Amino acid sequence: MPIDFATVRARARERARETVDRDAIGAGDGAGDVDARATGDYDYDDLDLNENVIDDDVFATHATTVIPGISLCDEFIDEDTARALEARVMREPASSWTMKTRGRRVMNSGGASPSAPYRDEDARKVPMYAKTMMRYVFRRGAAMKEPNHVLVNEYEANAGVTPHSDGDAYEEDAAILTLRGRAMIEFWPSEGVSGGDEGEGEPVVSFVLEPRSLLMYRGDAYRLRHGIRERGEDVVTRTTANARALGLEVGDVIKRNPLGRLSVVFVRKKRADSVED
Ligand SMILES: O=C(O)CCC(=O)C(=O)O
Repeated sequence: MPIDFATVRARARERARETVDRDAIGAGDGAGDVDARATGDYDYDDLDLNENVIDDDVFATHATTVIPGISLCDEFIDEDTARALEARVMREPASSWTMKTRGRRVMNSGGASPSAPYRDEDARKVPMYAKTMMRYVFRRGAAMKEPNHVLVNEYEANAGVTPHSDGDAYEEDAAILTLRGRAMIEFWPSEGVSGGDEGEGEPVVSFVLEPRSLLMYRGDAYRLRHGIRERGEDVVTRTTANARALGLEVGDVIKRNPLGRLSVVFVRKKRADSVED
């Protein structure tokens, strides 16, 4: 039977914080937030970037011991910011997106192809909201250097992304912010180590990515392949590192949001002279 995720999450948090207000929990799934997203009048520029506020090391705070180099922050941004970001992303013209393939489309904020090396002029093409977010990610310690490129992924409910590693065009440091919908991301050994089985078989680690969460992977973990299965629900396994924190058990089934999923990937592209062949 599919999980009633709002209830499960509420239970987990109740255990963690006895004073929690149950009624306040369960928002953020994105399902039911359509009107708010469309009409949200949040001033996106309010995102707090004051020098004295940004004194964080979000990677270290949430680093997993399961696989060094991976860290998951459950609530990286607040609900207003998530709604505003989603609304802003969805205002980009249709021409900014790639053609939808197998239920997934991608937008490169900055215009240049994801595999092209970074050039100074790319900065001028990056919209202000993306620049603000890149700075925020860096200032909160979620990236070792300030990202300079953003990829937005939009998935239909049962779409995914085939196992891959992000390659040599970027520094070995990436962060994925989920804005709408939840899905399980799995990590497998990089090609050559696993024999390239395209992600079949048990992953080394997996995470349920919830709205507003930020997944960071860097160093050796950056070289792992990661992917999201093409299906309408995910099943918790013994490799799901954040299952316990979410009050989930092995075998629990998590239904995907019928409105699909929206994620923003922050990376730092290398310059032409530093890209390896
Ligand atoms: O949407 C996600 O969470 C994963 C995206 C991804 O793996 C990619 O864009 O390379």
